[in-house]
Amino acid sequence: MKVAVVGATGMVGTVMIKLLEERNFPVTQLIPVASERSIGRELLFNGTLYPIVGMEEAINLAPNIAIFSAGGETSLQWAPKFAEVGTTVIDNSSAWRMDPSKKLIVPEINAFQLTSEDKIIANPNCSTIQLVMALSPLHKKYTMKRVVISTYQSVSGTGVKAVQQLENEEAGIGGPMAYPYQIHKNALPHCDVFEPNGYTKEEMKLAREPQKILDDRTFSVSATAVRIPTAGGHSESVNVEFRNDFSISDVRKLLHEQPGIVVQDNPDTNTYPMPIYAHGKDDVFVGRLRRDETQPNTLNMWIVSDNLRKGAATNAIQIAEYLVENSLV
Ligand code: A2P
Ligand code: 11C
Repeated sequence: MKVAVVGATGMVGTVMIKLLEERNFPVTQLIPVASERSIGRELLFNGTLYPIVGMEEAINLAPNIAIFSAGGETSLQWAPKFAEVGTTVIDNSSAWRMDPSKKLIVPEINAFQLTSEDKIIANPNCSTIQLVMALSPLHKKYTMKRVVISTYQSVSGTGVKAVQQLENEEAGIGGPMAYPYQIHKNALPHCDVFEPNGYTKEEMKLAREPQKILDDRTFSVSATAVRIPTAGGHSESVNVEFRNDFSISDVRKLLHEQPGIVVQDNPDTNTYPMPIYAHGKDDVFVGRLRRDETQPNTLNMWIVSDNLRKGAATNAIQIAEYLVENSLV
């Protein structure tokens, strides 16, 4: 497979390249793509140095697969041009996710929808992926009515500039600001831009994307997204009201049996998911399972995952693996 990684020098792109190597993805030629300022630099992959190229050159090479993580504007402009030369694009930006003609895929949940006709495939938002991974098996059994979620999101979700801002602030030195305020020793109820309804775009992604992935509009999600000074992963406090009753032991069993989920839930041993533990791992960690004692059929839980891995790069590479395994590229 000729594989282009668009945004190869970025936070997510770097992890994508590492994962292609780690998971032995059948790459015959890697085509790293970045902006003008990076062209000519070289990236080491499987012992070979590959030069970073620009978009036009990458399109001329007609890769089999192009995995994009270079921002929504770049995807809107360039993904269709790759599709025109027969490349299958897996796009990690928010550009195509809610487009009814594009599929929004979490492989463990809905990869079966994919066909060889899908030339631009959307990767969901990081905080959505870990949420639906945990909700999916529970929804199948108990049918969700309403989800209330608050997130505690890592600075790595914003990109290189934000990680640098936190590191500078920790070291007590100045530098460019990715956020309107200091993030060190702070919490910002502000992820992505504000929309006219007063919610942030990140909160609206959490409200809309799960319905599309689970192919069900009969439940709703209400979200508050908060940026905190961690670098290892996103955490989520989730309250789910089901239409049917459940038992905690059944919930634990369903989550335990779900591929890609690890249950860490034992108050006796202070066992619960944390970003410091999830960092660098591909799984979604779920714990603090408990009944909401204030209303019927309602569960509280805590979900943590490495936003650059399952929240972005791992999910995208899993889509690519599915395409290859099923001869769809
Ligand atoms: P570059 O490093 O050359 O600027 P992050 O979101 O972590 O900051 O990374 C964004 C990624 O997207 C980087 O690899 C960046 O390349 C790349 N990028 C940004 N704009 C473009 C563009 N117009 N064409 C190609 N790559 C782009
Ligand atoms: C964050 N979820 O942590 C974002 C990062 O829509 O893919 C990814 C933005 C997106 O802020």
